[in-house]
Amino acid sequence: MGKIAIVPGSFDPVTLGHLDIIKRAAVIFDELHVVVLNNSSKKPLFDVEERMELLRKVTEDIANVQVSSFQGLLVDYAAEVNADAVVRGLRAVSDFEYEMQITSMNRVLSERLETVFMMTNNQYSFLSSSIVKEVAKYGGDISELVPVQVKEALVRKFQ
Ligand code: COD
Repeated sequence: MGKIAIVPGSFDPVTLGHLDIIKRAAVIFDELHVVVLNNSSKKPLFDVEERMELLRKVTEDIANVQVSSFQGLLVDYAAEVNADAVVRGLRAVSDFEYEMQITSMNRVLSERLETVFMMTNNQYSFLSSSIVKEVAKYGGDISELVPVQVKEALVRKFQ
């Protein structure tokens, strides 16, 4: 049976760092669900529909990727789609504590769901949606950080 994985996140908006993890995970797993979830400690710039639309545009060439959103717990979404694993990206030691907390919590909520970590591509180790938004807000060049569709959406947002 094919292996199903989830790449969960806020994706506000999707960056080349996210896209790199998605592409690499799509090679390993048979079916990949990229899912926009709510992170209650973040106030999003793009609404869920906008974030999904951008994710769809930038993943349209990857045949085994599908984009969705979910209001609720990651483990409940995972059960719904019968996922074998969650894939998360790690950038630096600073990500580790937060990731360990999420993973441990998800483990308590669902014993069978495995979490797999992928190291960031060196090129994107400093990259985050927040940094991209900050630079875009003040008119800095973000061409090397996000797909072109995301750059356009950010320019429109901050016009
Ligand atoms: N290189 C590599 N990986 C990267 C990069 C980069 N440059 N940038 C980001 N990533 C990775 C992140 O490490 C993460 O794995 C993924 O990409 C998504 O990142 P974000 O920032 O868009 O998403 P988060 O961290 O805000 O996502 C948190 C969730 C929304 C998944 C979490 O809050 C959640 O599961 N919410 C639903 C409610 C729930 O189940 N809560 C209980 C668990 S805490």
